[in-house]
Amino acid sequence: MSDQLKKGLSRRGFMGATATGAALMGSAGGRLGLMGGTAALAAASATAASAATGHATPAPGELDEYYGFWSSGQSGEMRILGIPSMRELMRVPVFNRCSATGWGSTNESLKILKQDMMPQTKEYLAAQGKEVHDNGDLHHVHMSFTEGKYDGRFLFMNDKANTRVARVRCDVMKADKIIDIPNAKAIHGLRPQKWPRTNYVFANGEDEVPMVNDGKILDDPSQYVNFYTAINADEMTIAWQVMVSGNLDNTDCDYDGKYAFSTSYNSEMGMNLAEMMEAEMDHVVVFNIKEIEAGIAAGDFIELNGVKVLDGRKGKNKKYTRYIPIPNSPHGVNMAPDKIHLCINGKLSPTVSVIDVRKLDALFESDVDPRSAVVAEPELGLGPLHTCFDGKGNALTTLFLDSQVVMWNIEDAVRAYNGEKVDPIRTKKDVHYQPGHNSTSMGETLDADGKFYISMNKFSKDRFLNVGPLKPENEQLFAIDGTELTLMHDGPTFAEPHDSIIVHRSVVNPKSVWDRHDPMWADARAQAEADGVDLDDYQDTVIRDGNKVRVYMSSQAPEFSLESFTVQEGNEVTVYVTNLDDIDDLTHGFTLNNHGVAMEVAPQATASVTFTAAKPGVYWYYCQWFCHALHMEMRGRMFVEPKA
Ligand code: CUK
Ligand code: CUA
Repeated sequence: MSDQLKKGLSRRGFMGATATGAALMGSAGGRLGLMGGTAALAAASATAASAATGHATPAPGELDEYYGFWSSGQSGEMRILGIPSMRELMRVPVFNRCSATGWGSTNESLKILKQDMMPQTKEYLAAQGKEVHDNGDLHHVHMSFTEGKYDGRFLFMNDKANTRVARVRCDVMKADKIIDIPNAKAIHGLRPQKWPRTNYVFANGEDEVPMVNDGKILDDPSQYVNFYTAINADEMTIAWQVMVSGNLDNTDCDYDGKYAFSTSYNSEMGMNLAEMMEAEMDHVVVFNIKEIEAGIAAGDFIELNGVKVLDGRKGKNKKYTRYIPIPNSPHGVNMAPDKIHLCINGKLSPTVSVIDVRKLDALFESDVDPRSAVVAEPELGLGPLHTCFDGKGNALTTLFLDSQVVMWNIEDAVRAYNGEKVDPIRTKKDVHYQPGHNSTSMGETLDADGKFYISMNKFSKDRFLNVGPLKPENEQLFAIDGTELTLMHDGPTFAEPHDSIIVHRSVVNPKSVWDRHDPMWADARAQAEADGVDLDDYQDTVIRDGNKVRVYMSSQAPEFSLESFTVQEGNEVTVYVTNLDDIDDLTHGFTLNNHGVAMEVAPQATASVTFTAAKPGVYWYYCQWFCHALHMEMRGRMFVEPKA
């Protein structure tokens, strides 16, 4: 099958394969069209069906058992869902800008967006007349671990578009760190270390460039390299990087704290489609964490843009990396909660390659064939992209081209690889359509409980009312009962979640009200103190400091402490709003007409924004979060006096 797929994978051949896929999709669509009535009936009885499996959808007002943390792809935010209801609970802006919360315009968020920016990034942005990026492409969200289990401290996520990694605090569900990754380009795969705890976050650079990318080398791919990055998760600084051969796609790590892994779909270092798919075998790179740390300690690195970089290219230093050949263009890599099996999804090969991580020591100790670590390679169907686990020995793999999920048994796959006559496949189920990522409840941890399965489908096609040429994605939630998958939810989602994790609610305990002394607005507190203003109390103070004006006000439903303030044309104005209300859900906002100023001020929070009062006149500000019966009345005026 892999030969067949590979054959004639010229550009035309590949387009042909895609067209076949589309035709298959078409017929599946038609079949479903005919089955519309049946599907509706099935949906109507879904509650009964799921009740039979013990997984009823929560009734209105009932709380979900799990949090879902969702990436949002090119929307740049992180989303929080309730599982199994699939209710969207919150959108947390990270790499995007947000009109509701002021992310990207408040001083507090700008500080986070700017403070760990590389000098080069500042230059790129300045050349575009900007100070911060407006966009991001967030593919992977993962929680911090302690001893192989989620610990509820942080969520980490990547920005492929602008080569960044962010951290979200789980106590308030806001980003507190966003860092640039030097040297690497297009951070894609991302995973926190599982054992003994998340000391590192591993991040993959997808696009290869010259090692020193200053324009002296351009179209000479033989001099391109790629970088694997380990981030110090507590400090959000770069611990080290490893230079690798081939590009990097997805990453994961073991439950022993010894090895991390990256797939490469372009081991060829091809610069176009035909070249990238040329080789029969690509590879997964195995990183030996202890040896890399020892290499750093021994000074075996070069320093590049302030980062310690080791050479782990193929054939360079076998202490640090090993390259295990994997059939054509592997994509997802997923470590099973049995602590033993690593599953690498073939994408252009219909196989998942299973590596026994206990066999990896031997690879680094002697010159054994790297393929000796492969203990199974079941043929599962067309286009395997990602695998997740039920914690009971089964794996669930998305089949992009087949529009299916396949559930298979890992031990049986190992036995079949050893020549026994056993079929590892337990069941296949149609999904709608073209699934990319998938996830199971607690499935990437030692607490994998095998209750729920999410299929994140890239195409919705004919499934919903037509909303124009751009269609939503479709997400489907299944209850798992043994090898039965029962559909519980089927619904659209906007651009374009790639990945998700399902976390039991006992692990996540966010606050309802901010701590008044939260570090998020430490700068505002320091400035207020210097200005003799007490942010813990009622404020209505205007400080004039040359051309700068600082306006301190508090909010208490349904009033701002200042019903007006006066500045002069051309003043640089900073407005600080402290919300003195300390009741759950009593969020105020501050929006100033025609100045592009809008922000959220949650209970007990302080938020600030700086703008220029460029034109004389009367400008109303108002509270933008509905807070009270007199919310509309919660407003005031800024007077801008003409220059004398
Ligand atoms: S990647 Cu999107 S389907 Cu960015 Cu995790 Cu595989
Ligand atoms: Cu305060 Cu609306």
